[in-house]
Amino acid sequence: MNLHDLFAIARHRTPDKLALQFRTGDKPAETFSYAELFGAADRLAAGLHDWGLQKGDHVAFYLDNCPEFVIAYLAVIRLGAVMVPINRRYRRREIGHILTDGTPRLLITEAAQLPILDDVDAEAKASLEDILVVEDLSEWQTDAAEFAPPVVEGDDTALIMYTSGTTGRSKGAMISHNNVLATMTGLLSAWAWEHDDVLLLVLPLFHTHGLVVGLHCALAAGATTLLRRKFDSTETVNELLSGESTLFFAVPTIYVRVVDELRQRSEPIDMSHMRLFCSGSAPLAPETLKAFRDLTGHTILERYGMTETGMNLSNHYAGPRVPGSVGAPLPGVAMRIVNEQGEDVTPGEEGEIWLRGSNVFSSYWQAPEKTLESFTRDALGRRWFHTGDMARQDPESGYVTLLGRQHDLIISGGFNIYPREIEETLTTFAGVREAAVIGAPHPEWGEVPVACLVVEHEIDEDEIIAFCKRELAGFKAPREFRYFDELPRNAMGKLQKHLIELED
Ligand code: MLC
Ligand code: AMP
Repeated sequence: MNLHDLFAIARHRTPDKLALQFRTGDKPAETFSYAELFGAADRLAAGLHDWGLQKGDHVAFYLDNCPEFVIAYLAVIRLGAVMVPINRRYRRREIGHILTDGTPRLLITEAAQLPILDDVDAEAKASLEDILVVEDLSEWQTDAAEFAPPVVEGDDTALIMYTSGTTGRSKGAMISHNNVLATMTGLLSAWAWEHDDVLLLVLPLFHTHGLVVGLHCALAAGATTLLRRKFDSTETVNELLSGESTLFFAVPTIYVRVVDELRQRSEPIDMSHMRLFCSGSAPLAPETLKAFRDLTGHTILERYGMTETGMNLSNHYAGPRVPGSVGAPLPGVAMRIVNEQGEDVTPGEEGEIWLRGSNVFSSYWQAPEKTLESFTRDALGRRWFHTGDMARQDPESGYVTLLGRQHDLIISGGFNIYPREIEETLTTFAGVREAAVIGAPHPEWGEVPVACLVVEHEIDEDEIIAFCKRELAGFKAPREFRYFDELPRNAMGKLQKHLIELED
């Protein structure tokens, strides 16, 4: 079974139903029925096939949310080709790394992003044979009447998503149709998706949360997606109050902003039409959950996932929804919590989460050694994926609380920030001898990067921030700089970040 086999149910059962509505700013909404959306995808698949796109080829996407993103994605996977999404906030170096490593033949983007791509080193673009600009999408489409898509199996790769760059360079997690199907089928039942659900989707489609948890489940359920180009707190709250949607998925930063916006409203807050609010990708503060419940009457359902594994754990839809907990394993997900020796801890003790299930990816693209170190085989030969997330499981309820991460990773507003990457950038700035980047708690973003520097002479902070933003996505620029005579290191010379004191 491949993803289109599942989408075919809604496509053929309810062809005239609204699949996708897209709106940005004051522009009129664009709408696509199931027949229109999949018809457009088939015509593009036929055109891409004529262009020469083959099963297994990689196609990079550097795009904000738009209908063309969805159409192009459905076309690419229809051909058994592989989407390689790139975070739209990424800049020269980050894009260059993904293009170099991911070797796409084709890149799909918008005309407005071409100058950013022009900035990327030519060698990084060596594998690219063409760029499809979505404004010209119709020129790439051909008649699909005679088009016969290739056979695509469940084990074929659908996505390569770049993540987990604890060494400074992210690696591509190869995610198969079966992996995505496993997450979708788990969520469709666990969250009781219905075909008359309407999902308000403001999360970016270049990440698992928006793409797999949001778009895929909605298409598989035969539901409607109200896709927005980006999150805007005023517009989102207006839409949530308008009564059109039943589902809303977001990262905690978005809920913090929605709470702020709701507090400013004088009109009555009636969200009785909403069936479910979910949060994930970063820890939801219990205060946010409580404030949201006080304002709307809804208890946000928190779940835990990962690019490599899709969705893993979730609070139960029918309750209880426990603040600060990510719930229990979803259907089909097996979990262990283990100590440093890889032995199961006694329930209630802290350990690392290991997972297995059809949702778990098979390997990192062209990084066999990284794949090998990310999995352990048990006595029965079953492969367990090491998440790097530390957790404790309540012995009675089975609910899990996440306690932190083993790896050096900052999660800001649901985006991953690898300190090593910023450190490498900072030390190329004139006058910076050493740099350590650590995550500081922040009420809105969850965590923000703070740079601890050893400098040779005074540096201009505005200049170094501008430098970081030229080299890297803006959200990775340090929010604060602290200066030290030296950074704490152990006898081997290894940086001891946990010994850095940030207090004034
Ligand atoms: C934007 N900015 C951020 C940021 N996003 N800073 C820190 N952290 C972030 N996440 C900065 C920009 O660089 C810019 O600064 C300023 O904020 C305003 O930019 P913006 O574009 O207007 O921001 P905004 O649209 O408000 O974005 C905030 C946001 C966005 C929360 C809507 O970050 C977002 O969409 N986050 C969701 C990420 C997500 O989907 N994660 C799922 C990963 S999947 P300046 O100074 O440069 O102008 C995963 C698995 C799982 O983790 O379990 O789901
Ligand atoms: P990514 O690599 O972008 O897929 O991010 C996955 C990581 O996000 C996980 O390994 C967790 O550390 C974190 N994460 C996801 N959901 C939650 C959650 N509900 N609470 C805390 N952390 C989360």
